[in-house]
Parts: sequence; structure tokens; C-alpha cells
Amino acid sequence: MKARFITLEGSEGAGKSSAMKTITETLDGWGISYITTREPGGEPTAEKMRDLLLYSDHLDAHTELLLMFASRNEHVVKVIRPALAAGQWVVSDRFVDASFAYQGGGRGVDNETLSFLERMTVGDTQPDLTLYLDVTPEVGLERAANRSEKDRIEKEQLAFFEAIQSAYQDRARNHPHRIKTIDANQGIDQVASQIKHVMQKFKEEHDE
Ligand code: Z5A
Repeated sequence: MKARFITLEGSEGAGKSSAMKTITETLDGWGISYITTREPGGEPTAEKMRDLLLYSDHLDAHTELLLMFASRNEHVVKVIRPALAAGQWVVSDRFVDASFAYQGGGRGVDNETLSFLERMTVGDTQPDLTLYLDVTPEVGLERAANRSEKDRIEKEQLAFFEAIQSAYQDRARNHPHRIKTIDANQGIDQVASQIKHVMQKFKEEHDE
């Protein structure tokens, strides 16, 4: 099978860590060579930008936006494209949909600006499959409440996470072939079986 690009999305407390494990176990079962990576980050310089993004006391919304896309550019150019070109699948914990959800829905950046930056940094390196873990903010924030230390974005209020969920849902409606919504309000085992089902279907549709 040709190398594929899979991304994982979801808001706070959606359960991305367990989902990532299900995805990699599935790929292991298929005998596929892959790398896992994440955003913001996934590359040394992009990881430095991640620290600025998550642990600066305050960032203007435009600084946050530009740093997200600057780190994405390093990640795409130095990690994602080379891996795909070498025949490795890439599984990224978050990618450009997160910018449409957090910077678009959460911070109010317009779609035209986001699309311009997407074209500049992502170009044709679009994911083949995106698993969107859809959790209600109440459930997600309750799960995340036990974290010892919250980063700058995690400290936002309920309305911010409601706007993010709504932006993710819009994006899923607009990209139905690529973005598959997983009901992440369910228990860990049910979420895992939804993910396995979506991945199996993806494999059957893309087997060459
Ligand atoms: N960000 C952005 O604004 N714009 C962008 O373009 C990008 C990112 C790329 C860092 O992302 C921040 O960057 C993020 C968005 C922003 N800010 N926020 N919020 P990150 O992905 O590195 O960090 P994160 O969002 O905090 O994700 P996380 O901690 O890695 O994953 P999670 O899904 O929130 O949580 P989890 O650790 O997988 O699960 C939380 C707990 O729930 C844990 O105890 C689990 O055992 C439990 N859990 C998980 N699933 C279940 C189910 N199904 N039932 C019950 N309990 C569960």
C-alpha cells in the first residue's frame, strides 16, 4: 500500500493518547512501516515553538496563529514530506484542522487567512484520513481536570471549547471523505472499536 498520512484530532480530554495507541497497534497488525509525530512540534525547531506556544504567559492571537503555522512548516518540510517520500506512513497527533478549530473557532481568525496559511505551509501534503474524536466540552474538561499542570490553552473557559467543538464539526461536515468522526463520549473500549472499524474500512478502500 502507498504511504498514507493519518491525523488525529479532538479537543481537550478527547482521549487522543489512547486513540494513538489503537491506531499504532492497528498499523503494527498490518505490518506497516510508520512514524508517529505531533503538532505543535514534531521537529526540533518546531518543538521550541511548542514551548513558546504552550508556556508563554500571554500571546497575541496573531502571534499564536503565526507560530502554529511556522512550526507546521518546519514539521511538514523536514519530517512529514520526507517520511512519506521514503514510503513510511505518518500518524500525526493534530495537524491543520486544529488551527481551523482553535485559531479559527476559538480565537476568531477568519477562514480566508487560515486557508492562505494552509496553502503556504501544507500545500498538497493533506492527510488521507483524519480521525476526529468528538467529545462534549463538559465530558472532556471533566476528564482533563485531573491533570497536575494546565498549559496556557488548557486554561481557557467552557465557551472557548464549545467554539472549538463547533468548528471541528463544521470542518468534518465539509470534508466528509477525509474526516471520520468518532463518538469520544463513549468508554475507552467503544472508542477503540470505532477507530478500528474506520481504519479497516480505510484500508479496504485504499488497498492497491
Ligand atoms: N493547538 C492549536 O491551538 N492549534 C493547532 O494548530 C495545534 C494545536 C496543532 C496542545 O495540543 C495544544 O495546542 C492544544 C491545542 C493547541 N491545546 N489544548 N487544549 P496537544 O494535543 O499536545 O495537547 P492536548 O490537547 O492537551 O491533548 P492531550 O493531553 O495529548 O490528549 P487528550 O485527548 O486531551 O487527553 P488524554 O490524555 O488522551 O485523555 C485525558 C484523560 O481522559 C486521561 O486520563 C484518559 O485516561 C482519560 N480518557 C481518555 N479516553 C477516555 C474515555 N473514552 N472514557 C473515559 N476516560 C477517558
